[in-house]
Amino acid sequence: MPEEKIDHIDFDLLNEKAISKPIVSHIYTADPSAHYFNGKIYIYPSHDIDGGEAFDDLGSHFAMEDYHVISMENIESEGVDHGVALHVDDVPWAAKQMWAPDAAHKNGKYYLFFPAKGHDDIFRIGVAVSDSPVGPFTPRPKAIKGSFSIDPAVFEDEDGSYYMYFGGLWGGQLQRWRTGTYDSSQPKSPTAHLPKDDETALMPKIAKMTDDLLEFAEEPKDVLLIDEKGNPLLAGDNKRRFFEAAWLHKHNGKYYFSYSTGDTHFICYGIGDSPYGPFTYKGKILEPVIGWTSHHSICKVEDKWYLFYHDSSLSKGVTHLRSIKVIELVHDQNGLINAIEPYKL
Ligand code: FUB
Repeated sequence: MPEEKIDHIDFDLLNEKAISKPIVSHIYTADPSAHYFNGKIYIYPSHDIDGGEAFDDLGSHFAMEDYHVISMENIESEGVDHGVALHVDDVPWAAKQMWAPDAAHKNGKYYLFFPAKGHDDIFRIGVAVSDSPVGPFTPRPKAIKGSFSIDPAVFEDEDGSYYMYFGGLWGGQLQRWRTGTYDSSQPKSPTAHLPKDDETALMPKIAKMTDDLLEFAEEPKDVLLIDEKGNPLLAGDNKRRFFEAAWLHKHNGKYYFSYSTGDTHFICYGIGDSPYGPFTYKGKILEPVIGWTSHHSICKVEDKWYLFYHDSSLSKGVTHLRSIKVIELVHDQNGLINAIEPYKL
């Protein structure tokens, strides 16, 4: 994830033209996973800091140490920061890089799912539990067995099943797990182990969760993303293939899998008939934002859908100092999503 040349951008103008403002501006936040629990909006974001790490394509400059939960009474109201909900120092298996989390609610308990690098420099996914949606969360002593890579998103289906989607390329290490074990060769390369451009792209992963939401109930499987002809998206199709930031929502009985294309900076989606896919590519949800990364969630609040996303406009383009935002998301009469331009330029 390289630093960008952004000298030419007028950030005051851009902030004026942005379609929405940061939900909080006293801290930097990113990767907003939003949920509507008990009539209130809760957002589980990354908490961006400048940890002093050099920029690289492995994302070492994303050196986050803790999570804060942000709540909103309604979609127009101010975001309220509930303080530190979980710190890396309290997670026995984790060493650094508390990246994009998500949360779920079941039987009066709240579950925070989060990726972090272990002491062996390998990303895994952990879970922490609380009686309150805003924490503090108590982490499990070990990461979820069989977990790897980053960006967990946990979807509750209407039959009460919960599924975790996850995975991320480059610094997210998904490409190192192609044989089922971690390939530690060429440790500094973000792109070694990727498929060739004319090969099938690496797909995100899905695993059904156990009833207590603490472990995988099955081996993670590929989530197949296909084009309009039914062919898997190719690795070289980087304007459409999966990179990171998996999310799942269900609308009118259809499953919508959305994700970031990473190095082409789009949020895209596909539609399917099962939580496992396949998902047929349908288009873009969000055009590129200021900053290298794009990461979102889609949440229904009363009768409207909203896109929670982030950009780096508040920090004037510092790619690892981002701010969470929200805008209404519209499904048209055919169930397709109207793409959003984040700035009215
Ligand atoms: O916030 C760190 C990483 O940046 C996330 O895990 C990715 O999805 C990207 O937003």
